[in-house]
Amino acid sequence: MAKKRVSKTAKKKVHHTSHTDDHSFLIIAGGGFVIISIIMLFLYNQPSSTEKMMYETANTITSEDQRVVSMNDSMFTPESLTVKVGESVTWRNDGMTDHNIVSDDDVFTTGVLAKGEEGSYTFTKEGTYSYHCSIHPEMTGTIVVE
Ligand SMILES: [Cu+2]
Repeated sequence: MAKKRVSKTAKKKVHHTSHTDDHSFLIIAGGGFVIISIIMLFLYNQPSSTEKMMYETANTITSEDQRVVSMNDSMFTPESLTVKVGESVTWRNDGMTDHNIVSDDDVFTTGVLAKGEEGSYTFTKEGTYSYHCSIHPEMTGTIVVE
């Protein structure tokens, strides 16, 4: 009699556990679906037209013979530019106030550039050149020459 009761309880327990597992599987599967949906939404929304345009603009700049860094009134764009030995970089003042380029190790400078003016420097040695605007020291950039 006692033996029968134990076996009945055990059977019930097994059934209960298996039912819980099925339920957990549904929750996991449902959660996975939600996560995949979020990822899909993220991927579809990711390259907004503005970001795509910025990417294409950056690509256009680096594929030109003359590399151009735009100076606005707070930063250089691109902040870091990679060129090859023998190539020249042009800094164009797209801001409203005067800016200049001074390399941190005094290798090159453009002198003061007013709004709309450009200055260039041709890199003949490989290396990483940090530079700044001496009028606005918070404006910094880097040219990597390979
Ligand atoms: Cu400046």
